[in-house]
Amino acid sequence: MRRSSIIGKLAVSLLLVVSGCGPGPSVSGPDGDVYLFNWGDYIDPAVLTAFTEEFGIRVVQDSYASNEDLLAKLQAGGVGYDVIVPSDYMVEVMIKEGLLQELDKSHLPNLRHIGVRHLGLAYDPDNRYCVPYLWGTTGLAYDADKIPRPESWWVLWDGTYRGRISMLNDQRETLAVALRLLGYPINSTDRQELEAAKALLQQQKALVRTYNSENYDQLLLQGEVVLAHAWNGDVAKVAEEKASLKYVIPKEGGTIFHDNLCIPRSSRRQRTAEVFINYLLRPEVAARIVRYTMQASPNEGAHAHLPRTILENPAVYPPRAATTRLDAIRDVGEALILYDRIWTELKASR
Ligand code: SPD
Repeated sequence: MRRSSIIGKLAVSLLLVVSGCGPGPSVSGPDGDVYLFNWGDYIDPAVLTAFTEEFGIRVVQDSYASNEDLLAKLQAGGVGYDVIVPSDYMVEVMIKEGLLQELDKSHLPNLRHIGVRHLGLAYDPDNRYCVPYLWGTTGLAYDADKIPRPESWWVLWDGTYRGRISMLNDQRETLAVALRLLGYPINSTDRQELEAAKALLQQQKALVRTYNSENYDQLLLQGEVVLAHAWNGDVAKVAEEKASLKYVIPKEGGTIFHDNLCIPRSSRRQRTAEVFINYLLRPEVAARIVRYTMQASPNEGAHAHLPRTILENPAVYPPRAATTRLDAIRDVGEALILYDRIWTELKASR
């Protein structure tokens, strides 16, 4: 075994001892792997390797494409995951459903690096269950070599771009676009408003090449689509390869999201998961994750490790002025069934 692994294991053991949490029924000790269930391509693999080298703990990663897929997996008894990365509103849902473990903050000293404006948010007011991982916005990606800068979400209904548009394969994000354009709240629970949003998206459907959250960035890069409903980091990342790819938050506004590190109640390795989460909260590690994902970090300590080209890139860190036009997606409670039905009907319609 490498010397750094041995030192890492000793460090974890010491942490467990000094924190008064030796092996118990829900603690497997430092030897188990950590199972990370994450959005696709949402962490620098080099970070995982470095963690393993330092602590001697392997990180096994699996991915999902939407919050709803993650929820379904956990509800179906998907046990074995130790760290998951739900977005804001899904944290609310999971807390209510009893799917998350409370964090022991005495094991997360690096939480001090998170900026206060990213703590105590409405979905988890005391950060009892989760710590913010990355944050960002949902807006429009476009290829400036092919089309003029779009000002409004209505461009996604412009027949000129038939077959060259992609929409996120994400029920809350996509319904939010239509609700917003109709002047309704993006967290509406009103059946008529949601039916109207579905009808608007059905009108658009003939123009949409694909509902895609996983590799629409590659479609932009290859020129297969010229307009995409997009997450900012995905666009900032491919723009490094193709400078004509741009990101804009339309005049009607966009969504702001926080993705979070949480431990499912079903995890048997809570202490090891906390060691991993605390590692991800190290400023230099958080900065490495930003450089890889091009998604903004709530970790203010990370900023000292990031170049100005990233900190001042509006596609990565939205300017304060733009944040006034952003709304967060919230748990809609019982109306979730309505959203599920409407989304299924939209996807099935011709
Ligand atoms: N590849 C980018 C993944 C970003 C995930 N954030 C999703 C936010 C959903 N509201």
